[in-house]
Amino acid sequence: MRSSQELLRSKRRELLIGSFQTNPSGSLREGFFYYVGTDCGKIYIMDKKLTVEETAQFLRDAVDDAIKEKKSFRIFYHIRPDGDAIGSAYSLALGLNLLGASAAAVGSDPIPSVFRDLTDEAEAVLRRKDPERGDTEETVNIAVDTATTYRLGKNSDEDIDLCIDHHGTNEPGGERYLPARYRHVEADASSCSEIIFSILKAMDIEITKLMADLLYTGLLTDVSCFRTRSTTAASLQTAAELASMGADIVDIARKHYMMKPLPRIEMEKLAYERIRFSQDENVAGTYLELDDYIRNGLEDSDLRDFNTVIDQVCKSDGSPLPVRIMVREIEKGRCRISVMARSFVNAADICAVVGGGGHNNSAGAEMQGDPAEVLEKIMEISLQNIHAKKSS
Ligand SMILES: [Mn+2]
Repeated sequence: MRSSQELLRSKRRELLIGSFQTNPSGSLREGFFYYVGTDCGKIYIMDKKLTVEETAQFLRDAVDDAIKEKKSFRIFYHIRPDGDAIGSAYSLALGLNLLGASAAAVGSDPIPSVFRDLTDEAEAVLRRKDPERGDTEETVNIAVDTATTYRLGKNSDEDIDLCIDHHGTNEPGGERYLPARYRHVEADASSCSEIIFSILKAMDIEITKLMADLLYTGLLTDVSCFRTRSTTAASLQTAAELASMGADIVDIARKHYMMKPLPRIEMEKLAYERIRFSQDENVAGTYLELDDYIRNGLEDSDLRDFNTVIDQVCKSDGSPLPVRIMVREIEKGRCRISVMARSFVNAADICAVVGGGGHNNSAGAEMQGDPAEVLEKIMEISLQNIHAKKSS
């Protein structure tokens, strides 16, 4: 426990933790944490949950306040940004900008080239309307698509006023959690972009073609082209509305799920050549060697959705394969394993044998060794797991 003087000197987030430790009154309720801000000694309610309507009202009020007080919005997205992080952050920044507010999408890592045409266009719009955007001292901080403080990277010290997310674990007390003054987390939304879309609509903001393209990119990439189990009727409805607002549904799908540069094709060729099946056809796997990356001038981050190479494989009679495995050698002699499983097999159980973990359908682990040998070991563990399940 720390003294109040120490607490007052420390940053807000530490004060928040301090108030966890020192609140003896029993008034600490799940989802409502109290702390004293260093800036003005105010007591903030932490982690107040908002509905879509309340979030829209919060943002409308924040825009009015920001214009009056010369504050700007910063919308933080997570490290190693994906389509959903980028689509959510930039479409929200553009929406707030349409209401006259200064807004910037802020990340910690470079934007992958496949998204840069959209983000360059968005940056140009944001800068044209507001050349000094983001440079004000006072800011309203929003985090999107990010379930932990760690995932904010170099921005993880920022106080977050509003957190908009779709990760079910991102709740006070959850295993992965991002503290914020207000939060809007919809665990059943397929993507954060889907949530941002409903908030922008509730704010009566006109969605431009660029915003529709960004949101559609976020939605489509988070549901892997409507192929994941998180795809819902609501995602398809959102997609239909975005299409009617001008989103380039064909070009975006082709760009993310058809077009591949030659070095990637070369990597896929190698992975296809190395696919091996267990004799009973219950397990299949393949691997990439470190040399493959070096020869083709690619890094692991260039291989988005690469697991599809093995995930698409089924049995010869067309029925689903219980376990699919991808092994990638990320450093000499160190391999990252992805296990995808279905029906009665649990991928997390298989990965737990070698110190990894994850979900029922998909899990991961790291192992030392030659990738071909690592694959063999994991296939063996998977077969043992299947036989144990079958005989129990
Ligand atoms: Mn997401």
